[in-house]
Amino acid sequence: MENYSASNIELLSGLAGVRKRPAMYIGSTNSYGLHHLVWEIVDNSVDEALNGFGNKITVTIHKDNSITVQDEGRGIPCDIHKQTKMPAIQLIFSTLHSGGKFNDSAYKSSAGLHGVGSSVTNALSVFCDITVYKDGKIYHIRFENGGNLKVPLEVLGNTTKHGTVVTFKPDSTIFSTTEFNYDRIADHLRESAFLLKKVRFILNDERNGNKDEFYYENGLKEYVEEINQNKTKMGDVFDFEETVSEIDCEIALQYCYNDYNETIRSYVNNVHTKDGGTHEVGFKIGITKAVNDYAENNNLLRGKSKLEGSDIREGLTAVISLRLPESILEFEGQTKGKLGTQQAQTVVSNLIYTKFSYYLAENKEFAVRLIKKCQDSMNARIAARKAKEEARTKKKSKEQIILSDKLTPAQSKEYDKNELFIVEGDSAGGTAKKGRNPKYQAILPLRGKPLNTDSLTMEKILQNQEFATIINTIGAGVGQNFDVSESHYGKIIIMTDADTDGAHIQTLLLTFFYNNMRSLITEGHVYVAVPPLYRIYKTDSKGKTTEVYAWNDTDLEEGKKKIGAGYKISRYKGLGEMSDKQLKETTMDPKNRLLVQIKIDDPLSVENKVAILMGKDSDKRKKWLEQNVDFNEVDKFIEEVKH
Ligand code: TSJ
Repeated sequence: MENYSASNIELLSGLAGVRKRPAMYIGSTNSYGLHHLVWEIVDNSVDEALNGFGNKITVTIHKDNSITVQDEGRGIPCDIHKQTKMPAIQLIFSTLHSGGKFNDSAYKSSAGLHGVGSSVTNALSVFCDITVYKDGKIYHIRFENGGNLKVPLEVLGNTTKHGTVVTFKPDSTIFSTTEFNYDRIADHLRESAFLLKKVRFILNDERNGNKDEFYYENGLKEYVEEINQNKTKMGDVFDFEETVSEIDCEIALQYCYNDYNETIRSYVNNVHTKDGGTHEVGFKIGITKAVNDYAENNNLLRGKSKLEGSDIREGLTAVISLRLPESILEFEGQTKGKLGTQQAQTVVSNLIYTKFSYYLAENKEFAVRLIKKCQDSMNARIAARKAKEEARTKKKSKEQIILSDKLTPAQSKEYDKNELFIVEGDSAGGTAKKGRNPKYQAILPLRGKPLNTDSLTMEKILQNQEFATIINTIGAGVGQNFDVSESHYGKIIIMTDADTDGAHIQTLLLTFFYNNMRSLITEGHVYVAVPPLYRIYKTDSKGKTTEVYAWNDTDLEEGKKKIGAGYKISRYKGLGEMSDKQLKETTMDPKNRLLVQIKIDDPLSVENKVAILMGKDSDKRKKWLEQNVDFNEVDKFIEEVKH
């Protein structure tokens, strides 16, 4: 017993460290970090299924924003750990152990089954309750208040079932929000279901009765089909799965017309590798060589130069999923989002080269169409380069005249430090012009609503003054000729009023960037500025005013306390209500401002939303709105706006 309590204290000090510096373990304490707790727990069930145990995973969001994850695997080990004389399950939830300590199988797992995830989640929860069905028994253990053992491991009865049920409730003193987002969890589970074919994922939301089920018989093939569902396809999805030197490689791809973008999504052990790595490099090398070799061997290039990789990837959607043993798993980069394992490059490039070459040989008609499409891309690329060089030699082109008209440029030529504010309305534009830092900040005001560009041809887009100006201002081309490395701005910041018109303008601009300057978003250059909602202030008897700004209700309460008795509150309805000094201080100056970076977390969900909400098919949109918008809430909102 003495031993037991000594090590118990040691364990808890580890969890106290997590509570002290939560961001070190989960990235942040905002909504992102909150959901990270769910992924940490779900990943364990995913790994168990990946190893062949259990084919159903259920996630339930409860009314009190606690959450339950349930699987039908072998159940977390509950036997006594020899050194510590504690049940293994208790150790798993209370130590920041390295993964693999509690299981000796060298299986392939995502974060490593029982990495630190479960104890970190426990440390950041007000309770964490675990029931395990295993070896004919129902086990139960419970922790409270950041991982303190509340109910030691007990046997509740007998069972024939097997599996694990974990319920936890994130601690609201740690997180800035503890409200789970249904769509975000649904997206994550759907993504897991694509990667783990033939496993059923179920999501229930007891707060409003929402439900979803994700099950894919054909995994990645269906993933690609769904991403491309609204596009003009060229041929079917090509896919394969093969294991070489202990590396499982699964790839699905399909080409589309009328889309300049390449969508390559890669995973290693079920974790999205957002910065790519050796597997993506291998894929690109392999497919480039397969297409070029085919073209050359069949005399399709007719003496012209070889196709470049980018020509071959235009309009390509590909999903790559690798599973590697722990022993050769290497991640690189600051956020560990990049695969470093060298063998992966060779394996993937050889596999895609061999398999795709064979596919081309077997599907001659498709192959000829593909090469023709790649050559069109190549010709467009060469023509664009030529046009750019010519434009450079001419003195004052038409574009520059358009530019000088509206844009207030930045003085600096350090493009990566420069910021372009695209501002709603001439009046706010004027304020922003006065409030900017002229060295690095440029202002481009918009008049009225921009066009919805989603279904327009490039010709039509270029005829539109507003977008022609945006394209010329950014200076990096557009559509298939867009080259993010030539952008004149490190940050493109959309600044609108915080109302429905402002939100509409944001979606119209983001639709344009998504379709025609995709890498601006994927490389993290697009932001939305968030102006404050309130100003809290007081003027004392000497006429001196003190003030603070609030972006949400928590800020507002803090602000009231800070200003003290006699405070006044004004609610900002638009940018136009602010002076240039206020706009600078609250929304433009990097010292105080709040920017939201636009990212693509789930490519399928973004593709669907752009297609449905911005596309031509109004019946589809109507259906979606009926299913996804609570019109009671909308009515309430309209009331609020009226008053
Ligand atoms: F992370 C966690 F602990 F919170 C958690 C673990 C949460 C959930 C919802 C599920 C799980 C989990 C763990 N599901 N299945 C397992 N399996 C094991 O822990 C397990 C079972 C048997 C053996 C064995 O070698 O016999 C090994 C392991 C790791």
